[in-house]
Amino acid sequence: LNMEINLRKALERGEFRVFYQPIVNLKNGTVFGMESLVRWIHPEWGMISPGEFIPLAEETGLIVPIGNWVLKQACVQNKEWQRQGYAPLVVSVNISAIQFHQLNFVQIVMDALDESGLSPDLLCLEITENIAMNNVPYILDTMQKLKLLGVRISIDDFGTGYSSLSYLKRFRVHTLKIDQSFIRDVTSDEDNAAIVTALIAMSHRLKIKSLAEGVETQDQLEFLISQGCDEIQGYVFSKPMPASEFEYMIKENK
Ligand code: G
Ligand code: G
Ligand code: MN
Ligand code: NA
Repeated sequence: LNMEINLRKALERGEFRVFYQPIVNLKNGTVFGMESLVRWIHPEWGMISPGEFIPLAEETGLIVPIGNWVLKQACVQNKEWQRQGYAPLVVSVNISAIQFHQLNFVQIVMDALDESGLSPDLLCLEITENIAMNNVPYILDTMQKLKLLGVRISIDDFGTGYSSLSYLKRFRVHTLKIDQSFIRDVTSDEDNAAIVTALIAMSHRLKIKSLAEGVETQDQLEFLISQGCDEIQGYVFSKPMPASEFEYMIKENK
Protein backbone atom coordinates (compact mmCIF):
# COMPACT_ATOMS: atom_id res chain seq x y z
CA LEU A 1 0.00 0.00 0.00
CA ASN A 2 2.84 2.35 0.88
CA MET A 3 4.44 1.73 -2.48
CA GLU A 4 1.14 2.41 -4.24
CA ILE A 5 0.94 5.81 -2.51
CA ASN A 6 4.53 6.56 -3.52
CA LEU A 7 3.81 5.63 -7.13
CA ARG A 8 0.74 7.88 -7.16
CA LYS A 9 2.78 10.77 -5.71
CA ALA A 10 5.55 10.16 -8.26
CA LEU A 11 3.13 10.92 -11.06
CA GLU A 12 1.90 14.12 -9.37
CA ARG A 13 5.44 15.25 -8.59
CA GLY A 14 6.76 14.55 -12.05
CA GLU A 15 9.37 12.00 -10.95
CA PHE A 16 9.17 9.86 -14.11
CA ARG A 17 11.62 10.22 -16.99
CA VAL A 18 11.61 8.59 -20.39
CA PHE A 19 14.89 7.01 -21.52
CA TYR A 20 15.47 6.10 -25.17
CA GLN A 21 17.30 3.11 -26.60
CA PRO A 22 18.29 3.33 -30.28
CA ILE A 23 16.91 0.82 -32.79
CA VAL A 24 19.42 0.33 -35.62
CA ASN A 25 18.59 -0.56 -39.21
CA LEU A 26 20.99 -3.40 -40.12
CA LYS A 27 20.58 -2.83 -43.87
CA ASN A 28 22.15 0.62 -43.83
CA GLY A 29 23.58 1.03 -40.32
CA THR A 30 21.51 4.11 -39.50
CA VAL A 31 19.34 4.77 -36.44
CA PHE A 32 15.79 3.79 -37.40
CA GLY A 33 14.24 4.99 -34.17
CA MET A 34 14.16 4.37 -30.44
CA GLU A 35 12.23 2.53 -27.76
CA SER A 36 10.86 4.63 -24.90
CA LEU A 37 11.63 3.07 -21.51
CA VAL A 38 10.28 4.78 -18.41
CA ARG A 39 12.39 5.35 -15.27
CA TRP A 40 11.34 6.57 -11.85
CA ILE A 41 13.82 9.03 -10.35
CA HIS A 42 12.91 9.11 -6.66
CA PRO A 43 14.35 12.11 -4.76
CA GLU A 44 15.82 9.85 -2.01
CA TRP A 45 16.04 6.36 -3.50
CA GLY A 46 17.43 7.37 -6.89
CA MET A 47 16.60 5.57 -10.09
CA ILE A 48 14.05 2.76 -9.92
CA SER A 49 13.76 0.40 -12.88
CA PRO A 50 10.36 -0.23 -14.45
CA GLY A 51 10.88 -3.95 -13.78
CA GLU A 52 10.29 -3.02 -10.14
CA PHE A 53 7.25 -0.75 -10.43
CA ILE A 54 5.42 -1.68 -13.67
CA PRO A 55 3.93 -4.86 -12.12
CA LEU A 56 2.52 -2.81 -9.19
CA ALA A 57 1.35 -0.12 -11.60
CA GLU A 58 -0.51 -2.81 -13.54
CA GLU A 59 -2.09 -4.28 -10.40
CA THR A 60 -3.30 -0.88 -9.18
CA GLY A 61 -4.37 0.48 -12.57
CA LEU A 62 -1.80 3.29 -12.25
CA ILE A 63 -0.26 1.94 -15.48
CA VAL A 64 -3.01 3.81 -17.34
CA PRO A 65 -2.02 7.36 -16.31
CA ILE A 66 1.70 6.45 -16.27
CA GLY A 67 1.50 4.82 -19.72
CA ASN A 68 -0.50 7.72 -21.15
CA TRP A 69 2.11 10.13 -19.83
CA VAL A 70 4.95 8.11 -21.44
CA LEU A 71 3.06 7.98 -24.75
CA LYS A 72 2.51 11.73 -24.76
CA GLN A 73 6.08 12.49 -23.69
CA ALA A 74 7.54 10.22 -26.40
CA CYS A 75 5.42 11.89 -29.10
CA VAL A 76 6.33 15.41 -27.91
CA GLN A 77 10.05 14.53 -27.78
CA ASN A 78 10.07 12.92 -31.21
CA LYS A 79 8.22 15.88 -32.72
CA GLU A 80 10.78 18.19 -31.11
CA TRP A 81 13.64 16.26 -32.77
CA GLN A 82 11.79 16.42 -36.09
CA ARG A 83 11.34 20.17 -35.66
CA GLN A 84 15.09 20.50 -35.05
CA GLY A 85 15.75 18.85 -38.40
CA TYR A 86 16.98 15.38 -37.45
CA ALA A 87 16.29 12.55 -39.88
CA PRO A 88 12.86 10.96 -39.29
CA LEU A 89 12.85 8.62 -36.28
CA VAL A 90 10.17 6.13 -35.32
CA VAL A 91 9.54 6.22 -31.57
CA SER A 92 8.24 3.00 -29.97
CA VAL A 93 6.15 3.00 -26.81
CA ASN A 94 5.33 -0.06 -24.67
CA ILE A 95 1.60 -0.49 -24.25
CA SER A 96 0.45 -2.64 -21.37
CA ALA A 97 -2.52 -4.96 -22.01
CA ILE A 98 -4.46 -2.99 -19.38
CA GLN A 99 -3.93 0.24 -21.34
CA PHE A 100 -4.86 -1.42 -24.63
CA HIS A 101 -8.12 -2.68 -23.17
CA GLN A 102 -9.22 0.79 -22.00
CA LEU A 103 -12.27 1.65 -24.09
CA ASN A 104 -10.85 5.09 -24.95
CA PHE A 105 -7.40 3.80 -25.93
CA VAL A 106 -7.64 4.83 -29.61
CA GLN A 107 -8.74 8.30 -28.52
CA ILE A 108 -5.75 8.51 -26.15
CA VAL A 109 -3.43 7.75 -29.08
CA MET A 110 -5.21 10.32 -31.27
CA ASP A 111 -4.87 12.92 -28.52
CA ALA A 112 -1.13 12.24 -28.11
CA LEU A 113 -0.66 12.68 -31.88
CA ASP A 114 -2.84 15.81 -32.05
CA GLU A 115 -1.32 17.50 -29.03
CA SER A 116 2.26 16.78 -30.11
CA GLY A 117 1.74 17.28 -33.85
CA LEU A 118 3.75 14.10 -34.52
CA SER A 119 3.13 12.32 -37.80
CA PRO A 120 1.37 8.96 -37.04
CA ASP A 121 3.90 6.91 -39.06
CA LEU A 122 6.63 8.09 -36.64
CA LEU A 123 4.89 6.36 -33.72
CA CYS A 124 5.02 2.60 -33.07
CA LEU A 125 2.98 0.89 -30.35
CA GLU A 126 4.63 -2.19 -28.81
CA ILE A 127 2.11 -4.74 -27.64
CA THR A 128 2.72 -8.24 -26.35
CA GLU A 129 1.15 -11.45 -27.59
CA ASN A 130 -0.82 -11.71 -24.36
CA ILE A 131 -3.21 -8.89 -25.28
CA ALA A 132 -4.70 -11.28 -27.83
CA MET A 133 -5.74 -13.83 -25.24
CA ASN A 134 -9.36 -12.75 -24.93
CA ASN A 135 -12.02 -10.55 -26.49
CA VAL A 136 -10.73 -11.02 -30.02
CA PRO A 137 -13.47 -8.87 -31.66
CA TYR A 138 -12.48 -5.89 -29.50
CA ILE A 139 -8.80 -6.40 -30.33
CA LEU A 140 -9.46 -6.70 -34.08
CA ASP A 141 -11.59 -3.55 -34.00
CA THR A 142 -8.97 -1.60 -32.02
CA MET A 143 -6.14 -2.78 -34.29
CA GLN A 144 -8.17 -1.74 -37.34
CA LYS A 145 -8.75 1.74 -35.89
CA LEU A 146 -5.06 2.13 -35.03
CA LYS A 147 -4.12 1.02 -38.54
CA LEU A 148 -6.48 3.64 -40.01
CA LEU A 149 -4.79 6.27 -37.81
CA GLY A 150 -1.53 5.32 -39.53
CA VAL A 151 0.48 4.33 -36.47
CA ARG A 152 2.78 1.30 -36.53
CA ILE A 153 2.36 -1.78 -34.35
CA SER A 154 5.04 -4.19 -33.19
CA ILE A 155 4.77 -7.39 -31.18
CA ASP A 156 7.13 -7.21 -28.24
CA ASP A 157 8.87 -10.18 -26.55
CA PHE A 158 7.79 -12.32 -29.50
CA GLY A 159 7.87 -16.03 -28.79
CA THR A 160 7.39 -15.83 -25.03
CA GLY A 161 3.62 -15.26 -24.90
CA TYR A 162 0.64 -17.58 -24.92
CA SER A 163 -1.09 -16.87 -28.18
CA SER A 164 -0.88 -18.91 -31.36
CA LEU A 165 0.66 -17.83 -34.65
CA SER A 166 -2.78 -17.54 -36.23
CA TYR A 167 -3.22 -13.99 -35.00
CA LEU A 168 -0.27 -12.87 -37.16
CA LYS A 169 -2.62 -13.34 -40.10
CA ARG A 170 -5.46 -11.46 -38.46
CA PHE A 171 -3.56 -8.51 -36.97
CA ARG A 172 -1.35 -6.88 -39.57
CA VAL A 173 1.66 -5.77 -37.59
CA HIS A 174 4.77 -3.97 -38.89
CA THR A 175 7.47 -5.58 -36.76
CA LEU A 176 8.19 -8.70 -34.74
CA LYS A 177 10.52 -8.02 -31.83
CA ILE A 178 12.29 -11.32 -31.21
CA ASP A 179 12.63 -11.71 -27.46
CA GLN A 180 16.10 -11.29 -25.99
CA SER A 181 15.96 -14.71 -24.33
CA PHE A 182 16.40 -16.25 -27.82
CA ILE A 183 19.26 -13.88 -28.72
CA ARG A 184 21.28 -14.39 -25.51
CA ASP A 185 22.86 -17.73 -26.49
CA VAL A 186 22.17 -17.58 -30.19
CA THR A 187 25.81 -18.24 -31.10
CA SER A 188 26.25 -21.19 -28.71
CA ASP A 189 22.78 -22.76 -28.43
CA GLU A 190 21.64 -24.51 -31.61
CA ASP A 191 17.99 -24.45 -30.56
CA ASN A 192 18.05 -20.68 -30.10
CA ALA A 193 19.85 -20.29 -33.45
CA ALA A 194 17.15 -22.42 -35.12
CA ILE A 195 14.31 -20.42 -33.52
CA VAL A 196 15.83 -17.04 -34.44
CA THR A 197 16.60 -18.16 -38.01
CA ALA A 198 13.03 -19.43 -38.43
CA LEU A 199 11.45 -16.28 -36.94
CA ILE A 200 13.44 -14.02 -39.27
CA ALA A 201 12.53 -16.15 -42.30
CA MET A 202 8.87 -16.30 -41.26
CA SER A 203 8.62 -12.56 -40.75
CA HIS A 204 10.13 -11.95 -44.21
CA ARG A 205 7.63 -14.27 -45.86
CA LEU A 206 4.81 -12.45 -44.05
CA LYS A 207 6.31 -9.07 -45.07
CA ILE A 208 6.77 -8.14 -41.43
CA LYS A 209 10.06 -6.62 -40.26
CA SER A 210 12.22 -8.60 -37.83
CA LEU A 211 13.89 -6.85 -34.89
CA ALA A 212 16.26 -8.67 -32.53
CA GLU A 213 16.32 -7.40 -28.96
CA GLY A 214 19.06 -7.64 -26.36
CA VAL A 215 21.94 -7.88 -28.83
CA GLU A 216 25.09 -7.58 -26.73
CA THR A 217 28.01 -9.01 -28.72
CA GLN A 218 29.63 -8.64 -32.11
CA ASP A 219 29.14 -12.39 -32.73
CA GLN A 220 25.40 -12.11 -32.14
CA LEU A 221 25.31 -9.08 -34.42
CA GLU A 222 27.12 -10.94 -37.22
CA PHE A 223 24.81 -13.94 -36.87
CA LEU A 224 21.76 -11.66 -37.20
CA ILE A 225 23.23 -9.89 -40.24
CA SER A 226 23.93 -13.28 -41.87
CA GLN A 227 20.28 -14.25 -41.33
CA GLY A 228 18.98 -11.01 -42.85
CA CYS A 229 17.48 -9.56 -39.66
CA ASP A 230 16.15 -6.05 -40.38
CA GLU A 231 16.77 -4.20 -37.14
CA ILE A 232 18.49 -4.63 -33.79
CA GLN A 233 18.40 -3.12 -30.35
CA GLY A 234 20.87 -3.82 -27.58
CA TYR A 235 23.93 -2.94 -25.55
CA VAL A 236 26.23 -3.76 -28.52
CA PHE A 237 25.04 -0.43 -29.87
CA SER A 238 23.76 1.44 -26.82
CA LYS A 239 21.95 1.19 -23.50
CA PRO A 240 18.74 3.18 -22.93
CA MET A 241 19.73 6.78 -22.21
CA PRO A 242 18.25 10.14 -21.23
CA ALA A 243 16.85 12.29 -24.05
CA SER A 244 19.83 14.68 -23.87
CA GLU A 245 22.31 11.84 -24.50
CA PHE A 246 20.19 10.38 -27.27
CA GLU A 247 20.12 13.79 -28.92
CA TYR A 248 23.90 14.03 -28.67
CA MET A 249 24.20 10.67 -30.44
CA ILE A 250 21.90 11.60 -33.36
CA LYS A 251 23.65 14.97 -33.65
CA GLU A 252 26.94 13.17 -34.29
CA ASN A 253 25.26 11.04 -36.97
CA LYS A 254 23.53 14.01 -38.59
O1 G B 1 14.68 -0.92 -19.20
P1 G B 1 14.04 -1.96 -18.76
O2 G B 1 14.54 -2.26 -17.39
O3 G B 1 13.99 -0.71 -19.27
O4 G B 1 12.45 -2.26 -18.71
C1 G B 1 11.94 -3.27 -17.89
C2 G B 1 10.53 -3.64 -18.32
O5 G B 1 9.66 -2.53 -18.17
C3 G B 1 10.44 -4.08 -19.77
O6 G B 1 9.63 -5.25 -19.83
C4 G B 1 9.74 -2.94 -20.44
O7 G B 1 8.91 -3.38 -21.52
C5 G B 1 8.89 -2.36 -19.33
N1 G B 1 8.64 -0.95 -19.59
C6 G B 1 9.53 0.06 -19.69
N2 G B 1 8.91 1.23 -19.93
C7 G B 1 7.59 0.95 -20.01
C8 G B 1 6.42 1.74 -20.25
O8 G B 1 6.46 2.95 -20.49
N3 G B 1 5.22 1.09 -20.24
C9 G B 1 5.12 -0.26 -20.00
N4 G B 1 3.91 -0.81 -20.02
N5 G B 1 6.19 -1.03 -19.79
C10 G B 1 7.42 -0.44 -19.79
O1 G C 1 10.24 -6.01 -22.41
P1 G C 1 10.91 -5.02 -23.33
O2 G C 1 11.46 -5.66 -24.54
O3 G C 1 10.07 -3.82 -23.64
O4 G C 1 12.10 -4.41 -22.49
C1 G C 1 13.39 -4.33 -22.94
C2 G C 1 14.30 -4.49 -21.72
O5 G C 1 15.58 -4.98 -22.17
C3 G C 1 14.58 -3.22 -20.99
O6 G C 1 14.69 -3.52 -19.66
C4 G C 1 15.93 -2.79 -21.57
O7 G C 1 16.64 -1.93 -20.71
C5 G C 1 16.61 -4.15 -21.69
N1 G C 1 17.70 -4.24 -22.65
C6 G C 1 17.89 -3.53 -23.78
N2 G C 1 19.01 -3.93 -24.44
C7 G C 1 19.54 -4.92 -23.70
C8 G C 1 20.71 -5.75 -23.86
O8 G C 1 21.46 -5.67 -24.83
N3 G C 1 20.92 -6.68 -22.89
C9 G C 1 20.09 -6.83 -21.82
N4 G C 1 20.40 -7.76 -20.92
N5 G C 1 18.99 -6.07 -21.64
C10 G C 1 18.71 -5.13 -22.57
MN1 MN D 1 9.45 -3.22 -25.48
NA1 NA E 1 10.99 -7.22 -25.47
